[in-house]
Amino acid sequence: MMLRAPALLLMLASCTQEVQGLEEGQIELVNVAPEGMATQSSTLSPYVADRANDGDLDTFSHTRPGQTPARWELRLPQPGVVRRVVIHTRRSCCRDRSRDLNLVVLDAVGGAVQFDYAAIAGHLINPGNVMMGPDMLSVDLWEVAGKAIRGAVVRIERTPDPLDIGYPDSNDREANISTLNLGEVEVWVPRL
Ligand SMILES: [Ca+2]
Repeated sequence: MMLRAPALLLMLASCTQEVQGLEEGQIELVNVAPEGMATQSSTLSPYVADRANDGDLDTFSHTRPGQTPARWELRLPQPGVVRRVVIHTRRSCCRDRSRDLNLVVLDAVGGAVQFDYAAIAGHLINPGNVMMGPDMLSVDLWEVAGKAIRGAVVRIERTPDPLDIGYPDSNDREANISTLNLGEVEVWVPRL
C-alpha cells in the first residue's frame, strides 16, 4: 500500500496545475522541448535522442541495453524557469521501462543541480512500475519544490532494475532491466 504514495503525488500535481496557474496570474506555458538539443547516454540504433523531442508521439528514443545509468538530456533553447515536464512513454511497447526514473534540472550541461525529484520527493518516479505502465508521467516542478525552478538542462535518468520485477510487457529482459525508452518529453516553461 505504501507504494501508492508516489503515484498519488504525481496525480495531485497534475490535477492542481490549473489552480496553480490561477494563483500565479494565469501564466501561459509553452512547450520548448522541440527547440532544444537532445542527447542520450547511449543509442540503440536508430532510436536517437531527438526522437523524444520531435513532436511525434509514435517515435521514441532508446538507450543501449546494459549501459547504465541510462540518461536522456535536453539542453533548453535558453535558460529559464522550468515549470512542468511531461514524459510520454513509448507507445508501441514496453511502457513498464518508464519506471524508477529521476528528473533533474541543471544550470548548464554538466553544471550544478537545481532540482532533483528523488531528493525532494524521497522516491523515484514510478518506482517499481507501481503505475503499471502509464501512458505518461507529469511532474509539476513548482508543486514538488514549492518554488520556481530555473535551469538550462533537463535530465531524465533511469535506475536499473536488475530483477526486472516491474511487470514487464516485453520478453527482452536485458532491455527491460536497464534501457530508457522515451516517446516524447515536453518541457513547459512560462511564455515570455
Ligand atoms: Ca517522439
